[in-house]
Amino acid sequence: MLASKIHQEFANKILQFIASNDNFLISSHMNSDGDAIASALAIHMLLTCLNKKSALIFHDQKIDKRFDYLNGFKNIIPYKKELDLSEHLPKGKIENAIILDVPGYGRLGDVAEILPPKDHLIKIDHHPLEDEMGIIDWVDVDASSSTVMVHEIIEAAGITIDLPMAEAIFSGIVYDTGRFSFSNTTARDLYVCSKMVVIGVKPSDITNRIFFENSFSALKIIGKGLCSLENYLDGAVNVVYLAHEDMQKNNQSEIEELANYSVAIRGGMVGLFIREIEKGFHKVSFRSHSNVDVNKVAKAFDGGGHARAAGCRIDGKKEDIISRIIAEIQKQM
Ligand SMILES: [Mn+2]
Repeated sequence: MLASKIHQEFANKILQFIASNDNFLISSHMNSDGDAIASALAIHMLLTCLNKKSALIFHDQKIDKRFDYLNGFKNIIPYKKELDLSEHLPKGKIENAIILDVPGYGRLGDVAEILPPKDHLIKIDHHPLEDEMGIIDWVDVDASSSTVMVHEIIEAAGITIDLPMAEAIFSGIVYDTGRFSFSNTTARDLYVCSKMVVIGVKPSDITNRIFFENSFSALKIIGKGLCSLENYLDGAVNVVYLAHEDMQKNNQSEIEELANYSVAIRGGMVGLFIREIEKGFHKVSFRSHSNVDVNKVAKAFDGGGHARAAGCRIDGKKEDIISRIIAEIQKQM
């Protein structure tokens, strides 16, 4: 139900590819988020069910611990040079790859170094396409998440979804839809997640773990971020800013909710959450509650994402950065 014919065609092609190959690398984007982690783990579980070997290798040296309840989380290997994969793959050799939630090579980080040839790679993603990367590139920009796409493949495989798999599917979808509050949320997400609840997923347990278990210090910093709010263009653009001093003590993932608050203001069209991750070097998250396509704005600074949520990294002073970004936003107003 609710899966279109085109989804089924892609899902079947991907299953054929899996059936006729083995020894997979599974990876996702740098600074992996809930969808990246959950979709990769769900594919890992599917491959295991299909008696295929796979190794989960991510660029990040630290994987977001909020998702450590997911089955297979501890199998994720941080990339390093001269990886020994003999524990995961026979002869330790990557022959094929499934890459998830990645629009182009630039987002893969160091994992780009270990990709098999194009005809041994498939990509599953919901961002606007940057690079065609494989023999199959299944890109569905209408999908809320890569995880909901992986669910289609699991369905097409006809396997029974167990609780660990259901938890991964629910987690990836609930994360990328902002617990069903973002504009990308569809009937398909709610339908799939309701099935996962029937299987045994406890929605409150998962949403609490992902969204409502912050450290004391992180919550204080969220307060500080909210106090920093400034508005521009008569309130159309709102900015949350945290300086370097406030960042050091905090796990970045614990304060990312500030991005959503930056646009949770009546009359606000675009929100920016800017944090100084190194002296003079900033990470920017964009949120849009309007027709402003923040993927385009982020692209102007070599970032990217989706029309309503995107990010980039920029060098410079706070005031400079804000005025450069606002000039870019104004091009669309
Ligand atoms: Mn995603």
